[in-house]
Amino acid sequence: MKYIKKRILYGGATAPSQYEGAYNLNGKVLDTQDLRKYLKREEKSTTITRLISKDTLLDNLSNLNNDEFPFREASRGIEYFNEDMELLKELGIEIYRFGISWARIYKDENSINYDGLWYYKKLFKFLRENNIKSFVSISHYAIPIDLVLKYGGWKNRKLIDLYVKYAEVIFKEFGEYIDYFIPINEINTGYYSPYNGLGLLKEGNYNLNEIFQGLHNQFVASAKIIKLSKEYSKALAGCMIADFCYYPYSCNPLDNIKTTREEQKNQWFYTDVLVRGYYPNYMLVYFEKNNISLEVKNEDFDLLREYTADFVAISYYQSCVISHKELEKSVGNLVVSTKNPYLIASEWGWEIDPLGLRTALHKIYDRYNKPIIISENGLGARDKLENNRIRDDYRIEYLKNHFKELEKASDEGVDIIAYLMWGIIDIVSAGSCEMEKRYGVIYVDRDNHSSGTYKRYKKDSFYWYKKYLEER
Ligand code: BGP
Repeated sequence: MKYIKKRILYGGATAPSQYEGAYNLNGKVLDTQDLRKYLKREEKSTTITRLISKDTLLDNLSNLNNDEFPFREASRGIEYFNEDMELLKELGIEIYRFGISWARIYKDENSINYDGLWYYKKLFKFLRENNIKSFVSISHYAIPIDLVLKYGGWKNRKLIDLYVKYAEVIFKEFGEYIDYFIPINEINTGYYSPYNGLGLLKEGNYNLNEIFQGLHNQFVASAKIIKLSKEYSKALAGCMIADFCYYPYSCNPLDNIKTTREEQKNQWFYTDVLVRGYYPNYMLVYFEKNNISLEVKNEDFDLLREYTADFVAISYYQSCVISHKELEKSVGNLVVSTKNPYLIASEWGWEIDPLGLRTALHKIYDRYNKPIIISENGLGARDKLENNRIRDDYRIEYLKNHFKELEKASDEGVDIIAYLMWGIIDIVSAGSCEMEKRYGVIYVDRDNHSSGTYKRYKKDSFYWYKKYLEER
């Protein structure tokens, strides 16, 4: 009896709204990300650009041309397709995660924009020809804006059928080219960032019923898409959460019970439903306590039970600390938690914890015994282009330490399919709408105001990652 460690695929990830640009090319309609404005960040948290009210949205719609909307140009990924794909090929990645833009494939709720498919056709062909596995996010935050204005976004069950109709086009057109997919990016974003995750508009305080109705609709849509995918593809279906890797602040039992409960509601709830196939009791109790009643159909629960995820995907940026006392806070991806005195943070306050990644991997694998894909991990930093060079040894250090820990988790028995470095090429930040929070091993010369040459430059980390991939 012997454990055989699997060879982990290494690659990189982007998201359509943060990378592609060409926001109105070939009939693409406006989506929720196109309408997020760049705002100079005064404080560390990103709520000012993530949680949008109806007034702000309508104001942005009426100021389409004279305000700054960084996702429209993004990194001009569509324009630079040939150069970027050659760079990824030179880098030597084995798997590439990208999203498909719903608003590019969708003209209105009754008609498909087939002109929007050509870019993805080119991309799938390139990946197949170069033996790079594809990992597709069917949706990565961006929702066609008319579905927000007409139906209120995912809180309306109508979105389930519209989303499945869109996904069916993807699987009919590209099913044979898809190796791995997730129906929804970071599905727990819907709770933390209801505009990005669910297309909900902020009317005063968020309505918990609408949030959990939106999440239920996304659960059902996920199950329906997994069912549908089997007709057209051999792809493995996943579910994805932002993993917060919670630590109790101390061995005080009050810190521990609070950590256990926070972890249930903020993390395990989503993967419990999508991997185990049913709602856990702790959430049914939470719904009762908070007067949350969902519009459901009996078929929903049959679908959830039958069409569960084959693998669990996580974004991992930082661990989080929970204390029963009010202590100094720290901000991270989507969440604010208690500052960890043992860790240092990035300029954006995200605490850097490679060991946390190994802990998170063990906890997920212990809970579900399903293979895992690290679908996002990386360091957002203010890189400087000087004499055509970007010296990002801090990013090399970050990657080296995280690779060491994920390989250790694999040595210790965790079944890891792949690692996707987030923002393999510089893209616009989804939280704060900034370009200057850079993640890539490839630099894109544009600033927060969409101006620049958009030229690409290989950072020092490009050469390091390339060597790492060659020598494995
Ligand atoms: C995740 C998103 C990614 C990416 C990442 C980094 O939540 O799935 O799209 O944005 O966070 O966050 P940010 O871009 O805010 O630095």
